[in-house]
Amino acid sequence: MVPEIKRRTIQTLIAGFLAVLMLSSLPIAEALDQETIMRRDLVIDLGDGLMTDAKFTYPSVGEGPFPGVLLIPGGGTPDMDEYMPPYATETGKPARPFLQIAEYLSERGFAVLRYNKRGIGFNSTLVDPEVFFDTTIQDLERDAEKALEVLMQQSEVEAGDITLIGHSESTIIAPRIAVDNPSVKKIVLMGTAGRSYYDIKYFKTVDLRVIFAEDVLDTDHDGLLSIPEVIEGLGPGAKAAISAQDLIENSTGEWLWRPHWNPDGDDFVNIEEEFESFLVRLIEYAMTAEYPGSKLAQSQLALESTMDMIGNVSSSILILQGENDILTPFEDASLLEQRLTESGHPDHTLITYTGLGHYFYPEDYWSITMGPIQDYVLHDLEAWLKDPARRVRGLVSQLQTAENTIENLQGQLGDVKLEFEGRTSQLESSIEELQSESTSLRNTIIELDGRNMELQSALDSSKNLTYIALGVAIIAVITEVALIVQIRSRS
Ligand SMILES: [Ca+2]
Ligand SMILES: [Ca+2]
Repeated sequence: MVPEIKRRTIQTLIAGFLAVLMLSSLPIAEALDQETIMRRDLVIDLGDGLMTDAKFTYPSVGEGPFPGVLLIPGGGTPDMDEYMPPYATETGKPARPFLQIAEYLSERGFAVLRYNKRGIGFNSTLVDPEVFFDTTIQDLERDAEKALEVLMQQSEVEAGDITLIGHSESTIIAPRIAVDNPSVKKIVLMGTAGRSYYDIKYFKTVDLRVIFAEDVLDTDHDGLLSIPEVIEGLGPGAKAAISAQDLIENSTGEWLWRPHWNPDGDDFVNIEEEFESFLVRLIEYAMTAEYPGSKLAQSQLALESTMDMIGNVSSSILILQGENDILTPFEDASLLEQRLTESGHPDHTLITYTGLGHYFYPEDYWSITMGPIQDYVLHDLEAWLKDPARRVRGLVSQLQTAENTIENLQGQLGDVKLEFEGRTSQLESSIEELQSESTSLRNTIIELDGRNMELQSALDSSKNLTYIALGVAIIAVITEVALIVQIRSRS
């Protein structure tokens, strides 16, 4: 039994504690409101008079510099947030996976830049169709490089420690930029394209749909699709492979094949002879320049596959891959990882997620479901970026850069020394030449002096002779005068 006095004391203490808690709840709420990251709006000059919006986020606390991260938006019309409208997501709310990544990393020590694709405005709006449909993969690569420059110019960014994050189509771009930029220490490929553009398109357009027809639709496995099989097999999730409206139509009150799938007009679509052969014709047409919006496709067709160039990337590589992704299939991530292992790439990691799709949101294999990126994916990303192994690699790379700089300076010093030696030897021979010229001049002067003296003495002797002759002449004149005077005095 608790004594009465003691119980009252406890009650008073509890009441006091609650009062303190209530009073202190105001400052707590204010503290929670405090921004954990700083934001800066930027405009990126993409050249040719084209500007695009960007946002830079970094930790609120600390002056930095912080490791820099550039988010390169994927294919289609995503804006800098990779905004997905509410009607497209499973949650019924808008999703912004790139905004999630930017803020998650900025809260945890990174300075992150994200930007709108050319021709795209906020909320993934197509604001300049002319620019958008005139774009090549090379344009997108140059845009990402411009954004990289802007990121590295921010004073809060450690310019020697940059990570590029590409999603979907931009997984083609990130490795290519890494090859040309030694500041890029890490690249992250989320939902990656590894094979050539044609191979991936063929896989998605033909192979995947044939597998879907055989494994999902053709329930009696006779190689033929019947209309009941198609109706039964088409749940809402089947749209990624082939939609109900693609195969059958119901304009007359009964389901009929769309004619292009069933050219022989019988009751069945033969998977190999009708279904697959139509898909092959479709892919061949999609690869031609006549196909609408084909400029980007044509530029990608001409590109070597990422698998074939990934061996040139020295940056650390993280591949994040949803196993149920059918837009950039798991096969690509797996093949890329195998190529990296084969080529002896020193630091590459593949993390795969069971039950996640192209947007790192839960989805079934035959569906495309959009929604926010899962927290554990963000956590894996942060953990990989901060892994001491990356830090060590970064330091080794800095050391290597310093060594290269020293080597370079030594080379320059050697060049200067060689030039100095060359000039010294030139000067020495010039001095020798001058000395010899001086000696020869001195000799000439001595010779001239000698001649001068000779001339002087010749002049002197000639003067003397003149005086003697003059004396003789004077004496002769005097004698003559004396004679004349004698003769006159005689006469
Ligand atoms: Ca069948
Ligand atoms: Ca048929």
